[in-house]
Amino acid sequence: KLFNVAVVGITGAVGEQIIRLLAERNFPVQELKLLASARSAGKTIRFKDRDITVQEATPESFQGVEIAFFSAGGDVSKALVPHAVTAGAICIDNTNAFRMDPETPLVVPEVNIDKINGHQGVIANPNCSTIQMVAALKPLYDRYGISRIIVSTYQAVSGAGSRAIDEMLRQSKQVLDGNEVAPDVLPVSSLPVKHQIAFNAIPQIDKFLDNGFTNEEMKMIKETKKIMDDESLEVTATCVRIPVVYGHSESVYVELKQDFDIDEIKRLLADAPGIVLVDNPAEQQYPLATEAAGKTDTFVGRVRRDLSNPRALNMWIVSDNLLKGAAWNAVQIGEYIAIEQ
Ligand code: 11C
Repeated sequence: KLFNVAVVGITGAVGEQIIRLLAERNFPVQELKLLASARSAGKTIRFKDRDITVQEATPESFQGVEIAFFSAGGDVSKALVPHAVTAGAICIDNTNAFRMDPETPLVVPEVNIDKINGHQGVIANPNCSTIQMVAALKPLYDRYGISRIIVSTYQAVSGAGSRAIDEMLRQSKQVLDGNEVAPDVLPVSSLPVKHQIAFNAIPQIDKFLDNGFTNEEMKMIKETKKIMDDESLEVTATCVRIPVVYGHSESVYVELKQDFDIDEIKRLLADAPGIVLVDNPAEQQYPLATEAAGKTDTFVGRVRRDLSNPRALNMWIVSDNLLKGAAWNAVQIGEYIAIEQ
């Protein structure tokens, strides 16, 4: 069966990757509607052998659409997803708009693809830093149980969009040339205070909440519990932006509920779907953002038993934030929907 598919937000970094993956994966597309803000309407975009004219996304855009990918920000999703659902489309939403809605499944296929059966028209794609962590932890959770996760992230600027990439590259050159930098995007474009990202590490991704955590940190905490379907899981996170273009890296401390064998842990990771174990300290082999960029897998290494707690281990998890962290996870969900119809 072929499907009428819409992609909303095609000028963004994630939207571009969704279109590329739909073509590359030979997604069963009958008609593809490319939707964006009025500013981009009229442009043409190549999809396989067709040139498709971009249309403005409006509440009326979804007549006849069966599968819709949303990646144009939370406000656009809140405004348009309900119209798409009413028109009969199954929406795969990449934004934060519906993730914590109890009716909406929050899906990472390697972890909880069974949840798509209960959808009410919307399936949410988790935050990028959450997706790669739960994909890597799932095999350990199933085998040993997990009681606590402490994660620190090293996140690429592409997570904050194309303007943040441009800013990081521009600032790097300005610093090397000995010129002043005038930060104007990071850490959060809508807030007045900005910080230099070139040659720096900024311990703020998204806005702060009253509890002292940022929104990004709270997403990691809440989404992990929802995806693992385990409210008793203790999770804490510190999210940091670093001057890398593609690929989020994470240092993760995990307490298991049972004694474990470290070689079995490595075997479980090596055999897990979507996970590649790169862990050979003798040869200085471990996951690197530069090597994960452009790939759909999640890379895991530096796997070692903790010295302070024999039931805990430490690991390093890296994945392309625009692919497994966003576009690929969404297209994977789309493929499962297509198979089920
Ligand atoms: C970042 N994780 O790296 C964010 C981007 O909720 O989908 C993704 C935001 C989201 O800045």
